[in-house]
Amino acid sequence: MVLFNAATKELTAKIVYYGPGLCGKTTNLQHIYDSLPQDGRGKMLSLATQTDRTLFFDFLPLDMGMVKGFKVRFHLYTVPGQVFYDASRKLILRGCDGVIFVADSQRPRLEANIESIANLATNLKDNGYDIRSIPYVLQLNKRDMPTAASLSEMEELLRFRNEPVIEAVASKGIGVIETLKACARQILMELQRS
Ligand SMILES: Nc1nc2c(ncn2[C@@H]2O[C@H](COP(=O)(O)OP(=O)(O)OP(=O)(O)O)[C@@H](O)[C@H]2O)c(=O)[nH]1
Ligand SMILES: [Mg+2]
Repeated sequence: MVLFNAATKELTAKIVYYGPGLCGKTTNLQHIYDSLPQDGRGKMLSLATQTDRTLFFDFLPLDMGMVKGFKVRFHLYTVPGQVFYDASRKLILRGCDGVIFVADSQRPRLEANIESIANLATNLKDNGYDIRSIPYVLQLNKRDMPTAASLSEMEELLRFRNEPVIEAVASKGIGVIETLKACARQILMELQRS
């Protein structure tokens, strides 16, 4: 649900990075944060364990400039990927306008990706959304790993609608901005329709 403020002509949309533990969600946000000009960028908020696993969420506010006379802002969130933080994941999805699914390309993690998409579908449904119609992007991360599955195999396993698929190496910043743009584009298109 995009938040409109007609008085101040501001529009805020929420994008959630979802995916299994250690797939690279926080790394995506960190790269975006690092690419922003130092003056004027907002603060990135991370609630992590001592071993850098996301405990509750990461949050990064992004100013996107003016679109059709509106000041557009994106709020980026990551969920904690570890299986037992499901209640947090469900809560973080509340009020989201788009989801970026970060898949881990490593072969031993393929099953974890499938489980995480199933978990996303359930949690979206419980929040009143449909995974088949919400703005959605599939990022195939960790393409640099020696055990990475092929693009076609991953698409066959994980792609369930006509969603954009972006190959990434988030730790090197490859594909990160492209992924965000693909999601932003869908949200803005949806807005124009409504
Ligand atoms: N080789 C490689 N390593 C990556 C890539 N992306 C992230 N990593 C590494 O993978 C590890 C986990 O990354 P995070 O971003 O913390 O993973 P996460 O999805 O936020 O994990 P949770 O918070 O536990 O859900 C870190 O050591 C990253 O540096 C990538 O594309 N290639
Ligand atoms: Mg994290």
